[in-house]
Amino acid sequence: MSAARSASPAGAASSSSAAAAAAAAAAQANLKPIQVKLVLLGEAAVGKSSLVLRFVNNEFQENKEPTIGAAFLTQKCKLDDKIIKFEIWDTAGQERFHSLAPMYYRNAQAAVVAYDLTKPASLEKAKAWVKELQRQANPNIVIALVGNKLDLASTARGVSTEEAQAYANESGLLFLEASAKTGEFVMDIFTEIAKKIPLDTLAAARQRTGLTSGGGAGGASSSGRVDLNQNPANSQGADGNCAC
Ligand SMILES: Nc1nc2c(ncn2[C@@H]2O[C@H](COP(=O)(O)OP(=O)(O)O)[C@@H](O)[C@H]2O)c(=O)[nH]1
Ligand SMILES: [Mg+2]
Repeated sequence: MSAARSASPAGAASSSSAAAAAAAAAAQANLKPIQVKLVLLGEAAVGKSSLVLRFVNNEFQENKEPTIGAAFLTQKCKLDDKIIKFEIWDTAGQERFHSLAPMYYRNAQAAVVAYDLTKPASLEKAKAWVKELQRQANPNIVIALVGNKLDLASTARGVSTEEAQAYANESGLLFLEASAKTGEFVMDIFTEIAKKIPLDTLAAARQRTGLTSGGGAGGASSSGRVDLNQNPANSQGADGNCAC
C-alpha cells in the first residue's frame, strides 16, 4: 500500500479514484448479462418447446407443431442484482430416436429434463437423460427435473409428486411440477436454476477468458437456428475457441 503510494505522486487521489473506478466496473459487470447455456431434454411431446415458449414469449399453442430445425432462443432474467441471459437450446425432435449429439449438451451449465406427469413412461425416459447428462455433460451442470402438464393433474395424473421428488432428491436435481399451458410455476423453473448456478464463478471465468457466449453455440446461426446434426468434430468455431 505504502509502496504504491510512494510510487505515485498522486497516490491518495489515484487510489480513491481507482476504488471508485473498481466499484463502477463492478456495477457495470453486474449489469452485463451472465450467459447461461441451458438445454432441454425429455421424451417427445412432454411439452419442452411449450415450456420455452411460455418462458420466452408467455404464450401457449394448443396443438403445437413439432419444432422444425432446432431452436435457439434467449431470455433474460434478473436475480438480485444480476442479469442472467439464458441461451436456450430446444431440440428438433431427435429425442424421438434418442439421437441427440453430445454437442447439444456439451458446455451447458443447466438442463431442464422434462416429463409429462400424466405419462409414467416419460419419467423413465427423463431418468435415462439424467443418467446421460451425469455421465457426459459438465460435472457441475444444474439439472431441473420438471413434471409438465400440471393442469391435467386432477384428472389424469400418472406420476405422483412424491415419487418424482424422491427420485430428484436422491439424484441431486431440482424438482418442480409446472404447466406450460397455464404458465403455473414455469418462471420458477428458471429462477430456481439461476439461484443454483454459481453465477459469480461463471462471470469471473468469462471475464478471464474474454468469452461472451455460453459456449457451445458454435453451430448457432444468426437466424437463431442451429444444426444439431452437424459433425461434432466440426462444431467448434474456426479458432477452436467455442468451448468455455
Ligand atoms: N394440457 C397441456 N398440454 C401441454 C402442456 N405443454 C404442452 N402441451 C401440449 O403437448 C403437446 C406437445 O408439446 P410440445 O411443446 O411440442 O412438446 P415437445 O415435443 O416436448 O417439445 C402439444 O400439443 C402441446 O400443446 C401443458 O402444460 N398442458
Ligand atoms: Mg419440441
